Amino acid sequence: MMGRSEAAHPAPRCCRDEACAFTGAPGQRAAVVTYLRDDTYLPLLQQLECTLRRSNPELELALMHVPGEVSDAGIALARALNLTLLPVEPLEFRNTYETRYGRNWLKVRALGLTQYHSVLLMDSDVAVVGDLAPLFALPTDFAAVWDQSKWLNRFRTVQQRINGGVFLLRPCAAVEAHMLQLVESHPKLRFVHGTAEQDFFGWYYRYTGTTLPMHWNCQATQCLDGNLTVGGAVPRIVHYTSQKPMKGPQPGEEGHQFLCSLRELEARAGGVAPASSSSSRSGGARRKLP
Ligand SMILES: [Mn+2]
Repeated sequence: MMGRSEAAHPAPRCCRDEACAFTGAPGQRAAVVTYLRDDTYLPLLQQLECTLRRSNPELELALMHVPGEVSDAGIALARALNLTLLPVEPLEFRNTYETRYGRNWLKVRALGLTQYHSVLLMDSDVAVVGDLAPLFALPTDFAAVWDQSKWLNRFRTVQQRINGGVFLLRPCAAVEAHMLQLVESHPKLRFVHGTAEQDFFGWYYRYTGTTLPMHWNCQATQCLDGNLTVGGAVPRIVHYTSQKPMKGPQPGEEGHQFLCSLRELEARAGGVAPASSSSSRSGGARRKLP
């Protein structure tokens, strides 16, 4: 996949290289940001919250959402879990490959969260297993991990694309505006027959972004060999792309040893009905979605 060339599409930047690193200086704020477009992934959001608090107890967790899309019960749960609520304007483009991808364009809104110096944008279908501080300190304005579902498939056919589940971003209003202008005016950049915003971010940062070792976004089915990655590294972030742990940890399932028990989730929700009790209708656990 080709990337954005600076000659054809010059991009604004709010920082470059070392100047992008989060140092914890006064006034610098960093957060893990996730997003929901409906209630389907609420049980997974609970897993993200529980595993993140366990591994990174000091880190802020925020939820990007479009007012009206997540139920009142879902918002109440997020509040009970002490998530920062970040209401944003909707953004979507129809996707023919997978309808749900059309709504993942909301990720572009994360560039507009300029109250933060740094955002680690994550899907809700991840568990945070290790310390995230080294990621925030990287000398880059963008970082992501190669997608493993293609190049670790059984044919080992190399398709170097990043995975959209974990993005390190430095919010920058000019970059958000630039991205919006590009996808409005260049329909091909909506990757409607591909993986939508995942391909767009890959295109945008192809020649300038940082690619990370896969233990920062370890896709459970392809990446794990027991408690380690197939490369022998300790995973920091496990991403449940093929099998969604909607019903909590299941013995023998890849990567489920990193999840919180349903008992832990119920205790954390503190009287607010845990989302897992209503999740069975979704049937999401069997669907194959990145
Ligand atoms: Mn995902």
